[in-house]
Amino acid sequence: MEERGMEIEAVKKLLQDKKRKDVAYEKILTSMCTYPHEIAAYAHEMFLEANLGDSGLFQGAKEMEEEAVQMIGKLLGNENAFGYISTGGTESNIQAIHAIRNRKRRDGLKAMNIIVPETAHFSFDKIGDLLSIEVRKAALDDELRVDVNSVEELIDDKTICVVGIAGTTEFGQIDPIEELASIAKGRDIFLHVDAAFGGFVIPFLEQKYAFDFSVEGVSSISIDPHKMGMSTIPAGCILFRDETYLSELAVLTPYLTTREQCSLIGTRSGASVAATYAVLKYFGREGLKKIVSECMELTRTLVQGAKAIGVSPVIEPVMNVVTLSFPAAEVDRVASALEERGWRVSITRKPKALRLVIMPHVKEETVKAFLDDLEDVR
Ligand code: 0PR
Repeated sequence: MEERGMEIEAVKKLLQDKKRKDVAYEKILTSMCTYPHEIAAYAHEMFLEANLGDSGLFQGAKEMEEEAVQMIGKLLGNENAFGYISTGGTESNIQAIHAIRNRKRRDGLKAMNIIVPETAHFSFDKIGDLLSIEVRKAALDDELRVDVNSVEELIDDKTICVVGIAGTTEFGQIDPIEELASIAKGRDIFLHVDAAFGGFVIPFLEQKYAFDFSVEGVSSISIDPHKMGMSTIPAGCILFRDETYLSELAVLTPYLTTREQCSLIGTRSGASVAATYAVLKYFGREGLKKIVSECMELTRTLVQGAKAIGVSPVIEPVMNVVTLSFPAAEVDRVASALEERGWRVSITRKPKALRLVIMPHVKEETVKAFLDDLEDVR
């Protein structure tokens, strides 16, 4: 920092220069985030200074959080679920496992483990590290869903939680949550569903999937408004079926306006909570369904177009994530040729494939232009 500050206009100019270096979302096919809806941006700005870490001071923001939690709970089959608006999928996943870890530790259990699918997001590796828990990775079936037999084989008397993913990061696949629930319930094991991406997609798909609190045995769910929920960053949500798990996270906060805190972080944004509330009120189920339908329509267009030029998807897309197969040696070449044309694409680990996420910022012209480039570079 310099001794003397700059003129405001000069700082704005600096910001504009930096902004130009950020990639605009239009050609980004790797991200699970998108432009927030304008009502989200409006609400965010309005509540910029609100700190839900001391929520007694920000009663309006607090009410919006409670209502947002209730609306999201209702979307996921339980309007009486307990939770809060987190900073995203990572915090939500941490807190789910943190809660069951605390419960079991109080019960005297040591050296615990959790079982996650091989496709689990890397936040679970952070969880293993932070909470000193062994993270066991279960194998997948041919459709890249977790193999329930593999999960069963990994369970032992130190297993405190099984994780299912509703919308895997790399393939957009949905694990067999009902089957995982029957395994977990029979053994009194906590079942966490990571629907960080899929939570705002699956309820609106034509095909119905049982993945949420309507499945008896699902204990907690992560779902991110800052992904397909059109809200601002940072906005995630962690929900528990049973309030006592939220209490496992509570820490006393003696000098604040509230008695205790359950969030991982202290000072936290009321702005993105307001944005989440505003988006849910503005869109309703109908509006969110329309967004998902449009993304799925473009997903189908993309897959059909790819097939027409001889490129097949790894799996038929379940949601708006497309993975395209190439001979292993070709994937990197195709990806870099596309990047040279300005596209931002990613590559999956196993099987290695080209990955594209069809977010709401992707338009029909974008898909057509992408397919033209794909045909050229393949
Ligand atoms: N769970 C699942 C299933 C996820 O896909 C993700 C993130 C998380 C948890 C963690 O969520 P947070 O990042 O909100 O903590 N999945 C993508 C990823 O990290 C998100 C992403 C977003 C990737 C924007 C790229 C990007 O440009 O891979």
